[in-house]
Amino acid sequence: MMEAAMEILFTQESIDRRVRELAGQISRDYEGREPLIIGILNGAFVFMADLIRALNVPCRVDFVRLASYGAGCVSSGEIRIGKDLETPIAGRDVLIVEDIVDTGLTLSRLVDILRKRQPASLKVCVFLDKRERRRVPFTADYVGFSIPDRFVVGYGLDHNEQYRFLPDVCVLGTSSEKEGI
Ligand code: PRP
Ligand code: 7HP
Repeated sequence: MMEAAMEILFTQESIDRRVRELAGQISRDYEGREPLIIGILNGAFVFMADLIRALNVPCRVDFVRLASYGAGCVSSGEIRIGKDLETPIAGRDVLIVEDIVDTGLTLSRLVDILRKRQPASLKVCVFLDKRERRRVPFTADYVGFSIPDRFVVGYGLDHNEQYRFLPDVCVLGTSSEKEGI
């Protein structure tokens, strides 16, 4: 029987420190403005909740949920909007907040879709960046931490909808992997 083994990658203290740094940088960049912060459900909700409460500028919030085209377990890599925004974004300063950028497919597609709605500005803030895994070029404007190609959970990130509630970010492995079996 293989059990999940967890190794802490970022503690809640280091996450808190980094989120406050990011919020400081974003507050300076958006001084005198009121950005619309768009969270991508589900994973971004924990990071976004902490980030907006550390900002020194007013903001509004909205959420999108994305879905992949393709039947069964094989994704075509084509991404569409499942739940759309409730706020018109034309002429607004928009900041997309996401938990992780991996292949880059999700964010590059969402940015393409939202640009067509003609926001005044459009930037992206990701909590984690797994650069080695890119399949399409994508660079976020704000990055919490760059991480190696390991599967991580906690702080909103899941594996089969589990572990989102963990306050630390942990690398998920199996006990057999850890023991070298
Ligand atoms: C995860 C994550 C990003 C996406 C990143 O979402 O939250 O949205 O994968 O991957 P990419 O860069 O390879 O596109 P997931 O579909 O697991 O949904 P979730 O947010 O509900 O966990
Ligand atoms: C998506 C995702 N979700 C949770 N943990 C990771 O390491 C992930 N990469 N891409």
